[in-house]
Amino acid sequence: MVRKIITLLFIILLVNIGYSQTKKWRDNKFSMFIHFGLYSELGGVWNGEKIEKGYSEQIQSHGGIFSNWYAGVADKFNPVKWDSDKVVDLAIEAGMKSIVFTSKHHDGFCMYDSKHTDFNIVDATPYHKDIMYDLSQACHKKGIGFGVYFSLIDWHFPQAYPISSHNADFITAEHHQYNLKQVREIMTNYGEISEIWFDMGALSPSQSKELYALVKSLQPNCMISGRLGNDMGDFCVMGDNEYPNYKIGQAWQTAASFFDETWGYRSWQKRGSVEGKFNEKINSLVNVVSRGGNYLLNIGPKGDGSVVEFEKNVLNKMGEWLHKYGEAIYGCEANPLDHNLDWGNITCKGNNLYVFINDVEQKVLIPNIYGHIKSVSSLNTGNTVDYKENKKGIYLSTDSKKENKILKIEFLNGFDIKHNVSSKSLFTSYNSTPVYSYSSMDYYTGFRSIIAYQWMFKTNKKRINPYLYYTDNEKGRVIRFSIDDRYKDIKLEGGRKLKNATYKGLDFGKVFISSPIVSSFGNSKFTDIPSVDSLYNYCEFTPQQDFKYGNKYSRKAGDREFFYIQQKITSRRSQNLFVEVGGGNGIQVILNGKTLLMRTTERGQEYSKEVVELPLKKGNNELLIKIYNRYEKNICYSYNPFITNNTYRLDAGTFELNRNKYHRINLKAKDTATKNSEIRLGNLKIYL
Ligand code: H79
Repeated sequence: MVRKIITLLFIILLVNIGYSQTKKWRDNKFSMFIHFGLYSELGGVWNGEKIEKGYSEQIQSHGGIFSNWYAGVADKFNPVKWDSDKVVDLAIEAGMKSIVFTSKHHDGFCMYDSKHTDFNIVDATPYHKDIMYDLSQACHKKGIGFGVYFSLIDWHFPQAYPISSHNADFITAEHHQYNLKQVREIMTNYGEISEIWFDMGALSPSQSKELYALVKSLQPNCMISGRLGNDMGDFCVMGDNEYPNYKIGQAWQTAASFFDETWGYRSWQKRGSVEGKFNEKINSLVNVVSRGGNYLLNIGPKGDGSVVEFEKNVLNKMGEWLHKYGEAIYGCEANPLDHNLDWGNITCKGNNLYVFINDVEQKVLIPNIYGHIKSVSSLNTGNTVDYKENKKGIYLSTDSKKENKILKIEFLNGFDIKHNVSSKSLFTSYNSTPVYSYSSMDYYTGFRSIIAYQWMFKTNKKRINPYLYYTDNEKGRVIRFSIDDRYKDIKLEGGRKLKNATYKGLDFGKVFISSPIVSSFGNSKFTDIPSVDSLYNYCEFTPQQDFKYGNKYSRKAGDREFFYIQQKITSRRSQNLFVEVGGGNGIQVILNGKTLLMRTTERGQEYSKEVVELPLKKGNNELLIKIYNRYEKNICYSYNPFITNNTYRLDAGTFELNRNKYHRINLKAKDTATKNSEIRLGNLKIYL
């Protein structure tokens, strides 16, 4: 018994450490990325020629440079102008809370004293010093976080996969061991590491797991990037220079370079005005923070170790801005609304809302937020600003004055959100407000996942007794079902089996299959598809003469290749139809332009099935199914609209309600592989 209690306390402690570390990391908001390595010496030029293809830190690959020639660059790499203290001061003045430094990029060159290769700055260059150690000391001394970037692919290690066009290579057993050894020395010799930014490669789940465990065993507080793969990081990372246009309910980050074209120094980069770049990067920071994320902005020092003047100037301006407006960034949470605003962005903290207005000539309405306002003022001047409150929300009067671009709304007692309040008693995924995350198995297999459904309803009742409707597809799943701040964990089993619906007046068109496309799974061009017409530029659709419903087909597929199955379904009335979809490493089901399901699987899972309920409207409906392959040799698929999928009604028991009139339902899954995995509960319904 005592041992049980001790174990329990230990688990609680661990969970709390994880939680507070995540919170601490999230509060950083703004950090510095540094891409510095042998490539900095080349500055995007090889043999006097500009290498315009690809990023300059990958010049070895895009410039087609032989590995012995590239390694020769080390002979002249002597960054004597590097000054760790000055770099740290620059970060601090810019308002950045930590630094992430390239310990090793894809070229395999170590910017630290690695004992496992002599291809490192101490042994292979005239500089002879451990520059990373120097920087780590400066960070620790000045009290900002020190983090490392670590490339999971390595173009110098003989037992690794050779250079590919995509950098999402498998990691051989020998290479994995080498990575483990290097990560161990980095985690051991440089004091506290705030985060490790793994990048690229396509690891097996067990490789990701092993690296994760190693880091945590040596540095329990170190945050791990989602680029570790298999959705196993502590925070999600968008694609390079990618900004989501949705809010994310988990810790996440956009890493950005000054120019999308490169991270490493590029001597011939056209830079434009400091003012223009400053505006762009501040807008990006506000965008990211208002969606709940952190912004990691990169500098690419020159080969001699000096920081590019342009980058320094922009960072200084950002620092000035943050000095003035930091209140609206640091410690703030995302826009509390579940939708974007076309006039700008919001962040919030305690009793305050911070409002960023793009164009002060516009009318500004903050919809669906209600509370007792104490004051509205300009963060720039401190002067008060007029406002009006009514049924729709809060109207702000900026008087078209530039100094009113950033406003603070202070409430007396917090604020309420009333949005999408349902007057119906049946709650479905279609009338829900989804909570999003970013799920990623590897760089190219990331997508906006749904991790919870929420609904708001209004009642004067003190308690209610909801029913859940689940189907064979969800049988055995475990959910966390909450109303207000009370929750129950419920296993979807038992209950009363309902009579199956009979479908009437359905007419199925021919099944079409598209030619393959190679792209990332989450690329919005191929995920937000209003209709099949928008795909005609990218692929051809061929009618399938004798497509067999429910048959498991198999075809050869290349890496990151996908295709669509398409069908028109005409319905004489609006009715719901269950269809079964089988697919490879990624499936997306879209009906009439709305995504009903998106999900990925681990490597090695060639085929798995899922039943999706289609809410058909009266008249013509268009069904599109995307089948995506990660790295299998074959891709399997099936489609069947003629199945039986029984529905069960389950009593969820009694819920006491808060005294408030408005209530929030939250539905999460307790049994998904990771905290970012798609919930896969789109067929579940709640009846109040
Ligand atoms: O370190 C930086 C990059 O070198 C590294 N990640 C950031 C932080 C990275 N390595 N590979 N990738 C990112 C995959 C990137 C693929 C693409 Fe592209 C970027 C495809 C299109 C843009 C690189 C540039 C390949 C073609 C152009």
